[in-house]
Amino acid sequence: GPLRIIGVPMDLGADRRGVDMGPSAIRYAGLGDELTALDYDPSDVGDLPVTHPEVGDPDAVEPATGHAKYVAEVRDVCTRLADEVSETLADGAFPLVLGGDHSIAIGSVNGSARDADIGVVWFDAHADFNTPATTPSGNVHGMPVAAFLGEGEFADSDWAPAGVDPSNVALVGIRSVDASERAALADSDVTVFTMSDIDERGITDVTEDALDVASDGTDGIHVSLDLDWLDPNEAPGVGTPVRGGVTYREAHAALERTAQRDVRSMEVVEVNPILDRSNRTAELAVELAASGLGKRII
Ligand code: DIR
Ligand code: MN
Ligand code: MN
Ligand code: MN
Repeated sequence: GPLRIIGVPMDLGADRRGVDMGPSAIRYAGLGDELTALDYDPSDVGDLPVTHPEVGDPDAVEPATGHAKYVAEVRDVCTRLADEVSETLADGAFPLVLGGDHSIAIGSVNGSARDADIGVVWFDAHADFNTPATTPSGNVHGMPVAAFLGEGEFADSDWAPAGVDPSNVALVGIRSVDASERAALADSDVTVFTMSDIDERGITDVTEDALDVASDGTDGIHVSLDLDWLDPNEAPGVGTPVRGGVTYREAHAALERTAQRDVRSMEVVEVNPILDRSNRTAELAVELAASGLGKRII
């Protein structure tokens, strides 16, 4: 079917320059051909314009309390991205969003949820559940889950909350959680599957549970794939690597399971070709997107 590739060269939500080149690196790794081979009919809308950090204002803060660097620009981009994703779905096409740092998920999720009840499966090393008041870094890429759920200061914002039920959100492969995030997660209805859960139960069982959480009573699933979910040996081209991630084969197994469900939208984020080795993280992003979109070995 029709699929629309939407590039978002966002690097305002993270500390590391270079993640803005993620969409180019993923395209260069052969995304279009891979999707065509899968019998999708891909079209590419190019990249949404994103202000350069040298031009934007790191200290413009909205919501009014706490600290969230470049939040005014992040809000602009996410608002436009939400429109693009929603329009893509209205046109009967599948939105595949290429990041860029993970702050763009606030836009993807809002777009996907505009005309449907959705669940979210979040493959990541990090919980991304900080708010402007709790963030240790000020980086919005550590906040998108809290943002689209309207946690903390995001509750009063007119752009972040997506109306997603936290009981339909599952985080998978988590191994780096700030103390404030741990407390807020414990108070929320978000389901967290850590790397320890994967150690004990295996990737397929854990993924099936996460997909059940996101499917329960919803019209479809948004899949958010942060490449730092994988072990840094496999995915070195990311800004905030954390040891002990999923293996190459576990990642494929999880995305293959995901493809069996009602996936409504997908994003692959945090690919940073400057930090990479021979574009292997972007190549991995292409492979995993293909598995998540139905590619099978046989
Ligand atoms: C950290 C790192 N929890 C923060 N988060 C990252 O800055 O809030 N998320 N790297 O992807
Ligand atoms: Mn249109
Ligand atoms: Mn993330
Ligand atoms: Mn991460």
